[in-house]
Amino acid sequence: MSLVNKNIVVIGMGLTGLSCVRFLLAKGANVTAMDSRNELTLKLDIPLVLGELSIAKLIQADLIVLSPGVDFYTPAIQQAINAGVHVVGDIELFAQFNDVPVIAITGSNGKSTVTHLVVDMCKAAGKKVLMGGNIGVPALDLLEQSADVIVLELSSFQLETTYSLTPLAATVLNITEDHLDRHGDLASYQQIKLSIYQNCQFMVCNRDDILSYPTNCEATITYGLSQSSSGFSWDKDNACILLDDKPYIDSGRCLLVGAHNMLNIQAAAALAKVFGIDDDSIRQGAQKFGGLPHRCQTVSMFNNVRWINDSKATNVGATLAAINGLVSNLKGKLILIAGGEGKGADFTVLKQCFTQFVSVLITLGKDGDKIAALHNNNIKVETIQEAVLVAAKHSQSGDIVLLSPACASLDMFVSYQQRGDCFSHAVQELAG
Ligand code: UMA
Ligand code: ADP
Repeated sequence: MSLVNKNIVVIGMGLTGLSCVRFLLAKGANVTAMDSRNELTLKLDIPLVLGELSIAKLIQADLIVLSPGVDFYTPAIQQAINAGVHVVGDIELFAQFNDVPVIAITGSNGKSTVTHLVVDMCKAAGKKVLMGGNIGVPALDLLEQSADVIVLELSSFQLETTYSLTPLAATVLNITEDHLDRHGDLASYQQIKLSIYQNCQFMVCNRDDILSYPTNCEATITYGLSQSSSGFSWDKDNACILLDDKPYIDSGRCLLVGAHNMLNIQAAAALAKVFGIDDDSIRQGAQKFGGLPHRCQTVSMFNNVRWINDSKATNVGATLAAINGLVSNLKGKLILIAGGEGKGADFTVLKQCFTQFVSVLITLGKDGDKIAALHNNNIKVETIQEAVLVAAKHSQSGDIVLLSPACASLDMFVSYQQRGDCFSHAVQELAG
């Protein structure tokens, strides 16, 4: 694909858009930038349209490159598509110019964890490995570097505008409701996620999650918590991850804990294995990885209460996984802090789990009231600091206080990291 002298509009001047501009200019394209903000602090040496999208310019373009945060169904973009203009995302551009083997990872939850695990397994085997995509490093920036393998975390927003990625190995970790405000319904979201298996050589599939399982093709290797004579599984009683029903990784020696992380390790091991990583390196990577911040991270043991920051739980599936993973070791009560921007999710799937395991439910944020309605013992608060004070008042030795919001943070914070940090600081301040 030659981009020389092509008139290309890039929409969204965030991390992705800026990487696209750099890439396209280097390829000799004529680039116009658009952003719905009215002001940009950064200086660009290309034509820039701010505020409302210019339909006239979109219709005249040879190609439109969309940032993942820009809705594909924005009327002006649909008008350009109807006028015959091709619309792609940065991963599609990456796919057209990349010749390094790709391991691609998507799913509603666990993507970043599995991406890091695969990277560590490849590194343990001495491979030169690059990591990017939704994890925060735009994929196009990786094309400038040499590598044996590229591990990509891909969101539904990125997959929606990707057509010709040919991963060596790919997985959809799981599917639970997320981003329905963008994708409309679960079926559309599911179809976008499953598109990662198109043109993929080795399909690594979760046999226990029917929504994430491909319907029209055979899995190369499966993983799951269910017993299976082939593929990866987990023998919980003997703390062992099995391959083809034989001991493979001593999960008792892994730093990650919880059933959902045993699935994450299996998925990563399967992806690394089909890429050709040796078993010892896979074990090493699995056992040394201590987890990422803001994912079920204990931030304090103040008052002999375990305070856990799971701010990255931005959908119901992640919160369910956190609670189910924690209750097996719970000696006292579970106090949950939840709420935020629900992204159109149906929260009622949380009700049974809340009734069974949560003693006090503290809610906040835009959709806090919807979550509060699921539990009789609910307390509504305005801020994270207030939530921490209320949690401290209701907790005693042996309890767990869990921040696992089941919602995005953007109604109150700039990011899930800021929400998690705010929680940790409030707990530390209380602890003196
Ligand atoms: N913008 C518009 N019009 C719009 C929406 C946004 O012009 O309708 C502009 C904004 O004014 C801003 C820019 O677009 O200038 C932001 O672009 P973006 O929202 O696509 O964000 P990027 O900075 O490019 O970051 C994106 C991903 N963000 C989203 O998908 C929302 C990052 O994932 C990713 O790390 C990065 O590309 C590199 O690949 C973040 C994320 O929240 C972590 N992802 C979602 C998630 O994990 O749930 C999918
Ligand atoms: P993602 O990149 O998909 O958002 P992360 O690894 O960052 O995934 O984890 C996000 C949230 O999901 C955290 O709250 C984490 O505890 C939870 N989580 C991680 N792995 C899984 C899994 N396999 N199933 C369900 N929840 C998970």
